[in-house]
Amino acid sequence: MSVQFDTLIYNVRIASMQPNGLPYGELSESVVALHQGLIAGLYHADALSELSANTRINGHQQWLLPGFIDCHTHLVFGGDRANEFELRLQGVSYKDIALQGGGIKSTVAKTRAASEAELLNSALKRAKRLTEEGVTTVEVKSGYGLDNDTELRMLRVAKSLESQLPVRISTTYLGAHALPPEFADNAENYIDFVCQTVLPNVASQQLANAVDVFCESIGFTTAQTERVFKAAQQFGIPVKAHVEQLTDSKGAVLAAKYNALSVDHIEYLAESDIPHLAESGTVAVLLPGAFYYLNEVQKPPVSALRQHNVPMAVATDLNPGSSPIASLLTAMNMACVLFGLTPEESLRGATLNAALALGLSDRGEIKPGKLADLTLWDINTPAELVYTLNGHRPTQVFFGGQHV
Ligand code: DI6
Ligand code: FE
Repeated sequence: MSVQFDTLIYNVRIASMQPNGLPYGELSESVVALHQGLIAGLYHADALSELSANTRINGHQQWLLPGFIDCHTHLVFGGDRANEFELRLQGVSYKDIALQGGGIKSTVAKTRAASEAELLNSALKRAKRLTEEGVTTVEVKSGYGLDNDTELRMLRVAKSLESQLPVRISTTYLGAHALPPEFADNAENYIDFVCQTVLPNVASQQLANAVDVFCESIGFTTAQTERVFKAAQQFGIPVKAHVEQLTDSKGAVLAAKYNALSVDHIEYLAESDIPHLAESGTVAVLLPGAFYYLNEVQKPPVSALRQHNVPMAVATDLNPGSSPIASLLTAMNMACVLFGLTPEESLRGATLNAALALGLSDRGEIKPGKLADLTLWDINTPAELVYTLNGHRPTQVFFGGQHV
């Protein structure tokens, strides 16, 4: 074995997140070889003297984890909604604020008014907070433009974060997020516009890796959701959906029928619908930040999801209304405290299962052949990252094999 690796990270404890039956997928190997942006090999300490590399990094017995993946965010938007936070504290509900023209609609007005540079500038600050915690992949949704130009602008801004930060962006077109004022009381025509005008542009400019719908009593019906899914299918773009956040609208069953990558929120998901998700390999994305901010009481059916082996992911849902949380570690802690996940499930939910929720098989675990997006942590056990809210930061981050 006379390969000259780019980098060797040695003397580390590896939480690979591989489903190898051990907590955190811990490995007995303690050396990771990186080459040309990928994980090239895993070795035991006694092999170290035979390995050659341009750079050798002593991990000093710290824990090495895959870079985190935030698989559900709305981090490109104009303005903020601090005023609505105050209203909600006075007892006005999220739903009533939305029905009175606030909520998503107020962010739409601010986002439409913002230039591409302004949107990038504010999104960059939020994305930076995520990356500081060891997040190396972020999913970003459109959905605060709702017209053709602003939706495309949001998706371009999201993608351009990649040139500013060590992060990989997965974009999602969420045209069916809310009804814009120009289509007031005409949801069917708006869905026509989404499917026939915007989506073809999104597809031809390759601006989205997935298509999402807010399927909800205050969003779009299952019939409207299905129209969007069918259109996405015609363009060969995978789908996902916000479902069962406030009511059981049977969005999850529909999403499963279209082999959705994920169903997100799912507090009101009926246990009897879970086998459909297991069948379609759809990931259940838990968003405890929105549950927390909206003071919800109905919890997602975590033990039933576990029983049916539906993979669970955890994400921030970072948005100006229901989840202004630019911290994946905080969302992971909330998933344990509020929803009863184990720290290991929470960590899997922000690595391997988050990758699944994005349809990405090249990351999320420490394994030869995967992207060399890795984080090193000065902790005693991986659980510590989730159990304490101590503002943990990785001591080192490797992005595509490069130390950043
Ligand atoms: N569900 C959410 O949690 C976000 N969008 C959605 O459909 C909230 C968006 C917002 O309040 O601005
Ligand atoms: Fe969301």
